[in-house]
Amino acid sequence: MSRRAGLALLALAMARAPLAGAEDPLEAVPPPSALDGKDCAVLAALDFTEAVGAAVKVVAAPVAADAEGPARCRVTATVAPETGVEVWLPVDGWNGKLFVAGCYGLCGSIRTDQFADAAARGYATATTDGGHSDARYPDSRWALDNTALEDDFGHRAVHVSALLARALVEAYYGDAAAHAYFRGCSTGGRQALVAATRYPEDFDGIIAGAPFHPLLSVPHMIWADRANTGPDGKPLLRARELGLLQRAVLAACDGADGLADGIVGDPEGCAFDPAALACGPDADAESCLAPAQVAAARAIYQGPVDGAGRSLAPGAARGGEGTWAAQLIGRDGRPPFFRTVGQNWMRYHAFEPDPAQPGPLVFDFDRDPARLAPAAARAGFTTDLEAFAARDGRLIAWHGWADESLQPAHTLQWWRDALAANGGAADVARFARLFMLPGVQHCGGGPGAGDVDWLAALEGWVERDEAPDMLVAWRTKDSTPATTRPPRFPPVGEVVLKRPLFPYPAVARYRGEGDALDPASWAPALPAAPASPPASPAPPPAPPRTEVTP
Ligand SMILES: [Ca+2]
Repeated sequence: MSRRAGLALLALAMARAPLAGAEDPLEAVPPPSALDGKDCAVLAALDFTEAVGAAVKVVAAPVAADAEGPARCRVTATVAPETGVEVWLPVDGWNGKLFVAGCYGLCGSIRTDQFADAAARGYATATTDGGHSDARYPDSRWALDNTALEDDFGHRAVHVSALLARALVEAYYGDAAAHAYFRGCSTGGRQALVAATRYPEDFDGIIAGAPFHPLLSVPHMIWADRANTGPDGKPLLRARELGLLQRAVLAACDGADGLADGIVGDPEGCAFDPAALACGPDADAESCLAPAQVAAARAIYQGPVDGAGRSLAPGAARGGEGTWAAQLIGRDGRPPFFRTVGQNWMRYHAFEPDPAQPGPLVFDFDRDPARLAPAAARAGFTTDLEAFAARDGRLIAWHGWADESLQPAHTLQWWRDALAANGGAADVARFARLFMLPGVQHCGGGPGAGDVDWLAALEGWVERDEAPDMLVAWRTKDSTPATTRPPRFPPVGEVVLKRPLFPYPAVARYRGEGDALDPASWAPALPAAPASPPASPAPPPAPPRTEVTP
């Protein structure tokens, strides 16, 4: 903090000093909670350049309690060149901590709806627009030949917003945040891993949901789109075939977790081959796959390979095929999502310099993967968690097994690499854990239970050393993906599913009796046959705290 800001704070602190006696002439000075407007306005006069390491423009104004949140000092700020930040400082009932929310997709807007559950718990809350204010999606024209904005989107926006939010908290309350937490999903999940590996001092605890992987996610999208495009340019696997695949996968693998409930508990142990649906002489044409359709499905499960057959990224998990339509076929007359997102990424993000020609781009799986590294480094994270562990940070990563947009296997690949790079599973389990959510789509939704109180789990781990050996996931009638609205806790609406989660690689197995909605009816088990074994064996998970002896 600058000297000027420090002096302003000193003046503020003196005005707030406790009053000794009834005769004190300052008795009329109201307590801090009643000063809201004045307290808040002071923030705009402070200089945060030193705290953030860049020029900062701050606007601060009190906002009365409303449907969005509590009475607050609302700060909107711009960190040069143009990173937007919004911070809410609750007037009353601050819990002494800071919560920062990540953004989604290509960012470009401030999503204060992501504050809801944290603000209700008394957190000071903050988020960023990811470094630019163009929210057209998926269209990154803001990034054309603009590596400064790509750096902001890639890694800097979350860092500077964390620094600014910490400084604002200190200025407003006169105390530093006792703990700072980050939660993000999708691009926010990527930002979470960027924070853990590149800015390990920024947060005490980090929740990384369904992260985007700069070197893996888009190559898979392009590969899957190409695999599913026939010679006539039309999709090979349509809604009918995706439904066939989904039903066949469930028939083959749903029951392996002990309960046939429409959810594959252990997709890595599911070896379903689409050839099982191949049309034969006796097959009903409505319920079988033509050879080109079998090949397309196999390619999507396999993931991209180069011309020599070397894997470039693992492919799609089995069990969520029925939700792939928007990604592979397109909806409402729009082209497949994988194609539009893949084209945009290649046009504006994947290469340096950006390709000169606009319009459709052709990705070469032999030549182009090696060209991705420089640009991916801007948006990328590493597997180095040493500094984060050394500062006693805690990381909870998660991914839905039925994620239709970003592949769970990519997060598993990162996780295995991170275990190998950080001393193995037993060492890493002391500060980082991964949870895989059966039947859960991208950042939530789907047939599985995707509402998890990640923030409460992180608080327990950071503040009370309660490592998350088991978590409970809900699905309610009103559950929506976190991209739409973060869940509220306790869950709002009728709970239709409730399942325990155990740290990967353990899976939840139904005990065979008891209420399937009761987590105690499920036990942790090691997966039967992982498709590719972890780099080092993980310790067996602790039994669930709610375990009952039959
Ligand atoms: Ca099942």
